[in-house]
Amino acid sequence: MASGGAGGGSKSYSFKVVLLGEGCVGKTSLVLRYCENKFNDKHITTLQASFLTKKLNIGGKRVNLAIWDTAGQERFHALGPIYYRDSNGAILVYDITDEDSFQKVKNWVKELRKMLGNEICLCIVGNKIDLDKERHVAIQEAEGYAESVGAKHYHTSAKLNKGIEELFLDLCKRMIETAQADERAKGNGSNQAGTARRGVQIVDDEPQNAAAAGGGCCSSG
Ligand SMILES: Nc1nc2c(ncn2[C@@H]2O[C@H](COP(=O)(O)OP(=O)(O)OP(=O)(O)O)[C@@H](O)[C@H]2O)c(=O)[nH]1
Ligand SMILES: [Mg+2]
Repeated sequence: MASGGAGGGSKSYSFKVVLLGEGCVGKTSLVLRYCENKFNDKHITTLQASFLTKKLNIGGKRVNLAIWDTAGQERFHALGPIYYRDSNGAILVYDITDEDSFQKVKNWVKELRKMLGNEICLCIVGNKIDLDKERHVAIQEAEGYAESVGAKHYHTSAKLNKGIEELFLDLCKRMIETAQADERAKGNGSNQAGTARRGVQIVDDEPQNAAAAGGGCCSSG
């Protein structure tokens, strides 16, 4: 396709997404399932963080996702800002069988809102719904909490590959909406470098290397 104008249809968006949450809740499993359709029954603790990419096409708009899967162990907590800084979206994961892990999500919400305000799309994810018999976090409580902090709530099973595509697709749509709103807010939109509050990278046509791009984010869900 020829390069579309700034108001044209052929754009590609680069978004950075970070996964946060207690150890063992299934962050790595969600990312591996989403990017490589793999699942491992064993828990291999993530050290510091790991990085995967995914390309999507949403209604003709190309999206390059840079996904940062962080370490849940408490000793890595202080590294959080390195990964959530400049993120367009954050996926805060808890294990539905583990109440403490839900508490930890609340702590992340507080930290992210304090550090980034509303400029990040928040997703709260109850993972391991295949273990519903052992559920220790009430659905209503979790959904109510998410709503109260302007986040969206999702249920997933990395094991059974449930809810994951929907989660990422929905998040991408929200991030696109936010980027577009930023563009409009910036006025004519003829300057692709200056589109977003915090520099969402919107590139006409040819995608560049999928380097992480910083950017502003959500005001709505
Ligand atoms: N039953 C079930 N087990 C899951 C699911 N997702 C992950 N697990 C298991 O939970 C354990 C932890 O998964 P990980 O993805 O390594 O967890 P993590 O959040 O990345 O952990 P850290 O890297 O230590 O922060 C592994 O044994 C997975 O197989 C799920 O949806 N259902
Ligand atoms: Mg991990």
